[in-house]
Amino acid sequence: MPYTYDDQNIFAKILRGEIPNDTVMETEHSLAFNDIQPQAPVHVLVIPKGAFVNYDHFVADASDAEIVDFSRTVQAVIEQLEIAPGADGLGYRLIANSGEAGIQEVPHLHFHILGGRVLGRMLP
Ligand code: DGP
Repeated sequence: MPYTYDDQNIFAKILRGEIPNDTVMETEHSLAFNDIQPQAPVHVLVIPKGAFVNYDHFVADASDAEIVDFSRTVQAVIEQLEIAPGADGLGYRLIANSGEAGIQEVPHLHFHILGGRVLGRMLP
């Protein structure tokens, strides 16, 4: 299905350098930065640099290199911030709000990485 990307969205402006951000990690195809309204001690957003509205759009149209880079960047942020479940970290939550039902506010694909405390239960 065709996807319409609004290049005036706030993350597109961040990627163009028009709005500052608190960068956690940058790779060839991805950018990770702290959320402006953190909901947990760790609240990082990871976005692909390409113009993708949501995960469906990304997997449908991104190159394998972009998909691999994005996946590995998410993992690298989790490792860098020491929130992976195990000996050192408590664990984390990954969220990608998508579309109207998902209450997606910014129409550029982003994964929320939340951690640093025990998070509330989301599903019954
Ligand atoms: P979502 O509802 O999944 O689309 O979440 C959008 C997130 O983006 C929300 O947690 C707040 C964050 N956000 C919005 N504007 C900015 C901004 O200008 N800078 C940063 N760092 N985060 C932003």
